[in-house]
Amino acid sequence: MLFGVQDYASITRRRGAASMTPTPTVILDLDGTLINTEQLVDEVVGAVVRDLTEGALATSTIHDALERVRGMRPMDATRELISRLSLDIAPEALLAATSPLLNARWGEVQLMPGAMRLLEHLRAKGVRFGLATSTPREYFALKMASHARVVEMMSCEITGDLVVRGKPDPEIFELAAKTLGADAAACVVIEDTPVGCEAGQSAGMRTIAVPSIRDRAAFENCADAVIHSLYDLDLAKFGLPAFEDWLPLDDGSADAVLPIPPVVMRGPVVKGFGRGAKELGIPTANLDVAALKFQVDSLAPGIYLGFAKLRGEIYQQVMSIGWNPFFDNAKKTIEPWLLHDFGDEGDFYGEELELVVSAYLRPEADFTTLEALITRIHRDAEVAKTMLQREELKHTVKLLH
Ligand code: ADP
Ligand code: RBF
Ligand code: MG
Repeated sequence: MLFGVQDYASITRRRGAASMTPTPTVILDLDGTLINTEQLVDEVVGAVVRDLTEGALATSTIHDALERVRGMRPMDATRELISRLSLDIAPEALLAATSPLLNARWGEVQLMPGAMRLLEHLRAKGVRFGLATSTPREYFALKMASHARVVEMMSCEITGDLVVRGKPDPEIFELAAKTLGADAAACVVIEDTPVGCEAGQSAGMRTIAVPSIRDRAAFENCADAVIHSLYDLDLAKFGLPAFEDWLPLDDGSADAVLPIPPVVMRGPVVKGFGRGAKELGIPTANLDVAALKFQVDSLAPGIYLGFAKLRGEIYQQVMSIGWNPFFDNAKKTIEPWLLHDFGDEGDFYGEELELVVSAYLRPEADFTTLEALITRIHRDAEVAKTMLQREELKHTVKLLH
């Protein structure tokens, strides 16, 4: 068949354009990125190490070492942990002590906040994606027993046993790319650990870090973006189709909120740090995090909006869940500000408070001044008041009992 000059030119141009910017392929890490295993690993392995060392090591020393080995295969991580803490035990013996305890508890593990939203979005947009996990095949089925849908959606699952060298070696990402039929340069890796980001980068891929460790500086040289949670992924920046579920404010500002599967929590109002009203002029009626672990784990640390029920009345609320970086808290908190002036009736410690968390607003930020923090929280309240009237969020009030 003969082409006219014009036809030929337009075909090559179209082909050329397509091959210059193919839709990237996404390679995902599992633990700490898609499923919330890291707290459990720290708890279980930390307890074994504490027993072993008979309390000679500070909890924070053990915790720091556990964060450093995160992302490695179990045997590699165990070896590295022994070396870092100078433990007097063979790696095989330590692994034999920890792995049955963990295997008995993988069923407790929830998906990370925003994980299902991300996978459903990529699938709907026809983006190819697969897993590259340090988890060996023998634990993989146990970990994923209650998350079969996640496994079904993957175009490949490369487990740690399929490679000679685990992360930070690039081998596992190279194998994933080969299996997915993608060039390294067209792959985007999503990872929660420096070890994993290093592996992705050494494979010649772009990397997005969603840190599960506190030391964000550890990602400086190995990640193209460091975000706070999967809610904050800016896919367009990596040539991927952008999310379409953010609701813009339509007031000329760039502000938007992200509706999430609503989360209901209730309990008695507890004492916080006593500084909300005093230092900020913003009282927050704290709930007990320990009693609400399941709900809190299903939400990324950040600022949210929703409704509250107190003394039979409904109020709008804007809340922070997390660590409050400005105050560098060691303990997670749930702090809703009820958008109402209670005047003389404004002491409800010990009273039952029910919340529905309806949308995500932004990550927690560290501010240079208290004034900047206060200004931002007042803006959060304005955004909440506006957006909670919208049909997309208004209906969530019905979830309150
Ligand atoms: P704490 O650190 O103990 O939480 P705060 O200074 O944050 O102390 O004050 C919180 C308390 O203020 C709540 O527990 C509640 O009793 C009271 N309060 C009064 N008005 C409000 C409001 N609009 N929203 C939340 N809490 C309020
Ligand atoms: N604390 C921070 O350190 N960074 C924040 O970005 C932040 N945002 C908040 C937003 C809202 C809507 C509320 C109610 C609180 C926020 N806080 C934040 C927490 C605030 O510092 C908290 O109320 C104090 O820790 C008082 O206990
Ligand atoms: Mg408070």
